[in-house]
Amino acid sequence: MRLLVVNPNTTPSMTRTIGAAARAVAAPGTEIVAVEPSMGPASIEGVYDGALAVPGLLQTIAAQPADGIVIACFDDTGLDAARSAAAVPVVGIGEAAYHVASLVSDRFTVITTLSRSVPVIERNLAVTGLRSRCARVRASDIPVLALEEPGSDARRRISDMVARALQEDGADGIVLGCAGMADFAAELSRAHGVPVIDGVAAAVKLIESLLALGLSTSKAGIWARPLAKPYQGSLAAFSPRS
Ligand code: 5HY
Repeated sequence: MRLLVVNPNTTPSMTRTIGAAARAVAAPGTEIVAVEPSMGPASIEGVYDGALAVPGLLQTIAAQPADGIVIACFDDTGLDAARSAAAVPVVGIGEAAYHVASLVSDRFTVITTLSRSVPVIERNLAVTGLRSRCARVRASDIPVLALEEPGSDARRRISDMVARALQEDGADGIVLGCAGMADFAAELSRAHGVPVIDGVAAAVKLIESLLALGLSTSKAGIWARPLAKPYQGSLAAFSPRS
C-alpha cells in the first residue's frame, strides 16, 4: 500500500523528520511518500496559520494518488476538508495520538509548542471525545521550527516537562504535541518509563489497520463529497468537479 504523509507546513526539513518517523514503523508492504505543499506557512502556530495551510494541503493531496493519507500536523489541520475531498481514509496525527494514548494510559498529558496551540488542541480533544482522558495540555514555549535547530535544548526542555507532567498532572502517559517532536518519543519513553506517543507513528499504523479492515471515510454525513460548483480567483483550481 502507498501512504501519503503530508506535512501541511512548507518546511522540508520537518517533512524529512516526519517521513523518517513514518518509515520507522511502516509495515514491509507500505510505501511512505512524505511531502509538503509549495504554498502556505513555514510552520503552523495557531488558527490563522492553520486556515492558510489548508489550500496547499488539499492541492498536495489532490496531486498524489495514495491508498491512505496522514495529515502530519498535530492540530489536524484541514482534516475535515481532506476527508470530504479524498476517496481514501485520512487520519490526523493529533487524533491518532489521542486514541492510541487512551489505549495504553489512563490519563495523558499533551506537551506541545506554543501556548497559542493549547486551545486548538483542547478543542480537537473535545471533538474526538477524549478530552476527559487528557490530564492537561502543556505548552513548552518552544516554537515549531526551533525544535530542530542545531544545538537546540528542546529535547531537554521537553524531557523536563515530561517529568513535571508525571509528578503534577496525574498523568501516566505522554502525547507529543507537534510533528516536529516525532523523533523524541522512544528516548523519552525509555528515560521516563511511561508510554510516550508520537502521532506520526500512531497515524501510520491506524491507517494501515483501516485499510486491512477494508474501511474508509463515510460519505453519508459531514464528510460528503464536495458539490460541483465554480470557485473564483486563485482558488479556481480547487473548484470541485462532479
Ligand atoms: C505541527 N505545527 O505539528 C504543529 C504543532 C503546533 O507546523 N506542525 C506545525 O505547534 O501546533
